[in-house]
Amino acid sequence: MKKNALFGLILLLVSCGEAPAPDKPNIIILYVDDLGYGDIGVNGATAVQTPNIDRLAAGGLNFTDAHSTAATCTPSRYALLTGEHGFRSNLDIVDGDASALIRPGKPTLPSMLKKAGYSTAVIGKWHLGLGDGVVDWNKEVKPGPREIGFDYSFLMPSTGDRVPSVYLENHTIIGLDPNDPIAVSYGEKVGSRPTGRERPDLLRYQADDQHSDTIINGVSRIGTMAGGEAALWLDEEFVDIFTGKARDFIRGNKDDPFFLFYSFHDIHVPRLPNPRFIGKTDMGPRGDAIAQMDWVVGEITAELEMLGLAENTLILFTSDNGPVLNDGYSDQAVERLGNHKPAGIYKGGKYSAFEAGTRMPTIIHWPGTVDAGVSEALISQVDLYASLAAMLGVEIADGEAVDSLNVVDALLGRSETARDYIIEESVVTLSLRKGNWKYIAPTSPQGNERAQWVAIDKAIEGGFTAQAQLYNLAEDPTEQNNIANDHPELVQEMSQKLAELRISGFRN
Ligand code: NG6
Ligand code: CA
Repeated sequence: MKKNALFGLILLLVSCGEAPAPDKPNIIILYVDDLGYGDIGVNGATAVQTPNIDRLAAGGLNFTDAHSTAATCTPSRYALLTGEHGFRSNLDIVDGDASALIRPGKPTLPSMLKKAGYSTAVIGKWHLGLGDGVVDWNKEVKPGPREIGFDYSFLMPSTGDRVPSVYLENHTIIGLDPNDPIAVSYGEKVGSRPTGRERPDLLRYQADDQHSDTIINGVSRIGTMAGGEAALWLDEEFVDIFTGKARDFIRGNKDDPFFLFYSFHDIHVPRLPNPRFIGKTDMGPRGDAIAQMDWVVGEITAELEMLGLAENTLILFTSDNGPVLNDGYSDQAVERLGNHKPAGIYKGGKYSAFEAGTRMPTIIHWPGTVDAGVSEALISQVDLYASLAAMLGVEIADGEAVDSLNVVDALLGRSETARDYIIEESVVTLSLRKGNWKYIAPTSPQGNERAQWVAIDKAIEGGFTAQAQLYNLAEDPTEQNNIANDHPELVQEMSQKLAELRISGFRN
């Protein structure tokens, strides 16, 4: 053997012996929709079994104070993907025909990861708008994920309860017959399909007025849709179709570093799990949808293991906003809840300013690199961008991901502390956390166009108070005692800090 070859071999052996952390792990975000803190076994659920998620937690780091940026989907997803709070762009839950919210040219988590050499994909729910102006679903639909850093996309364009009820792969609706073009309207009814208002007898679930437009697969949706009969989805097939696409992407990229944003439809409404999950719990469709979602987690982790990628893959399991029971359809979620506590001990839920709105089940799993355990670090999903950039040595420019802080040490379990402050956004107000202090900014329904939400979910009642609210979560984690009057200086300080951060961004 030549001398330098021998030297090379020795170097190789030495480096193998040290088992260095892989410097470019695959990254998978398992982003569940509307899953509450207490909806998984490891956080206390017993009425539904989540063995696959519990296994991730047993081998990974389970966070107890990790937050989505908002208590609804669109702003949370926007912040996760841009490192910037949704309220900076006045984001709200968008209709299914909204234009692309993340404009081409805007730096994003996937475009940052592409700089580090990653192949990137988004599979599942999008709900961040597509196209420009009036979308023609029969042509190429763009801009969308492909124009902002994703190499591949396979989407539910908006939400399960909104039209169009079809799959979009890259720029194209799957299975569309050109002789049966799609039209979508969130105003005047289009097409001859009956709506829920016209034919309530055809419905599998009774729906509120908002969810009473075009009936597809026996469920009335938000918005009307004509045409596209051959392309319509069957809700019961989401689980296998999206999981299959994830498997294909992982297999096809097993030799490169890849980033997969796996964005679940579950456990959002309408909840129509595949028949093989029906009856897995006594809680009806909501519980069964959790069991279905857990199965997907098991399929994806099994795929990684089969390909020998488990040790080289960082998985973040989390949710976009807190839990909700009846979100427009009568699907027995309230009636059959029993003792299950979707938000654990926390108050509120989806839409709400209270903790359950944004405190998310959150697990990081990266065997060999992240030690198993529990972390109480205060973290926000908006930080993923800067933290992964730091880990991968990608520089972030001024004005890029302005709210994202590098908390990689906390994410990987090397530090128990992360942020001093986070902002939590409800549908009607903003809150500031400073350690265990929580300040909820006062707001009034008068002149607030979002006042309609109060009628929708009483969990957000606390959002509208003329008085500032202050809670000490160390002593009062369930936000029972508003102690703002006892701490006027702290209220003043936190209200001022929130006002500053609203304008400046966290990194400036
Ligand atoms: C609301 C819908 C709700 C759900 C939510 C979006 C009504 C009355 N409610 O507008 O059912 O679709 O939007 O959920 O229309 S999220 O998880 O995507 O934010
Ligand atoms: Ca959601």
